[in-house]
Amino acid sequence: MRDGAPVSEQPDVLEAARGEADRGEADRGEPDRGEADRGEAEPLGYRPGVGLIVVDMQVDFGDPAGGLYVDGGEQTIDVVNAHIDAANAAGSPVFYTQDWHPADTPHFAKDGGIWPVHCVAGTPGAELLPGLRVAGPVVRKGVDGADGYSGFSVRDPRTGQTSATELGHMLTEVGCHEVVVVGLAGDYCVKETALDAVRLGFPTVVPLSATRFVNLNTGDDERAVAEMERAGIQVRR
Ligand code: VGL
Ligand code: ZN
Repeated sequence: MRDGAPVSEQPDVLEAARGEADRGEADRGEPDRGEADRGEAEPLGYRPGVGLIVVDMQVDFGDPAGGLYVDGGEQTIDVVNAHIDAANAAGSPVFYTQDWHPADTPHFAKDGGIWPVHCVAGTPGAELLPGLRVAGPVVRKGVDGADGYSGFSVRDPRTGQTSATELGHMLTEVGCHEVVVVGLAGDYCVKETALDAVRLGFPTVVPLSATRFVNLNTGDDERAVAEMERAGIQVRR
């Protein structure tokens, strides 16, 4: 594995996000809120040990005509592309997730769930957004009606059994020990992917300029941010 040195000894993405060096991992639970107004394309300290996870940048979420349009989703394309470019330039691997549902699934309101039909496998709405630069493998989730929002794990809707996707292995196989999570949506798949990432031991950064929130209920965005910060995720405002 490359980049085996402890995170605290490296000029890494977390330190870049905090804007200060050598605070060490123990402080990650205490967000520094005084970091607003950084440029969108400011380098995040990408390097080979930092993986970029681009979550569900799909037509149904990011096109105003999409099946589950996330307000402002299209505004994230340029920002996410800037992350992809910075990652590419620095040798950081880039991974993509893609929501990929069957036509009938308990995920959808019509079948007992909560969501309008979206990202049905093979339909135009499930495609990655035009304009998004694709520079890495795509991990599909929801395949065969599996439940859950994280790019790392899926849940069998009948048995409740959770199983891992290939994403965790893919990251460690290429030597990633930290991740940046961007994309859609901040209160669902980005949040759950980031939460799983920290559970799996990856120091994790979520830059808010590179996501948007569904906000099914008012305040879901703030609650999602608080939950991520409580879990030790560096939410970059
Ligand atoms: C998502 C709701 C339903 C997401 C996916 O990508 O955040 N949200 N399916
Ligand atoms: Zn979905």
